Amino acid sequence: MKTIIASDIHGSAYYCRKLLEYVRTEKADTLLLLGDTLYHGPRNDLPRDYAPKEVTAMLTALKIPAFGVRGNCDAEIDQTVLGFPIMADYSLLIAGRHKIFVTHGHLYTPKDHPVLCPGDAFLFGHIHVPVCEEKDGILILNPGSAAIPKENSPHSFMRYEDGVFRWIDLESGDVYKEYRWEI
Ligand SMILES: [Mn+2]
Repeated sequence: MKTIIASDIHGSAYYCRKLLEYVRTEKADTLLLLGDTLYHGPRNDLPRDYAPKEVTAMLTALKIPAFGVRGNCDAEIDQTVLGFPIMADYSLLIAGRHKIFVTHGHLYTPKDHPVLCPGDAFLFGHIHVPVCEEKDGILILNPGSAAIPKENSPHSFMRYEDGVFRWIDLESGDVYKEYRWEI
């Protein structure tokens, strides 16, 4: 099963369109959004083609299951317009013998999260910087931001399939990082 994992679209119609083009051409099975989907937020500049209504229309027209967790810039009304679940503070995915704790990153962080076992993963967004590192046996993962990358990182997202995480540059489509799990 092919899952596209993206975070921090922040209302950018341009980067949302690019992301969904990838979802379609790669025939992804699921889209997982890690929050901060529709609004720019008070600490960010407006991203390219800022248009929350367009982003909403694109996401609701998706023909595959989408789900997400709530970011600190997401509002209650977003749930009404998007339809798919986005209001949870966290979600737990099972991948073979691994658990993946999924959250935005403002409530739970890589330093402060529920007990996980070595071999599990903590997947978050929020910081707008891609992460792939192991800490005490826990895999810390971040796809970076689709629309407003920070610290000179690329416009970025992840794809997960059969134990392989790949980080993809949204502009070029190039894979720039990869992590393989025994599942
Ligand atoms: Mn954000």
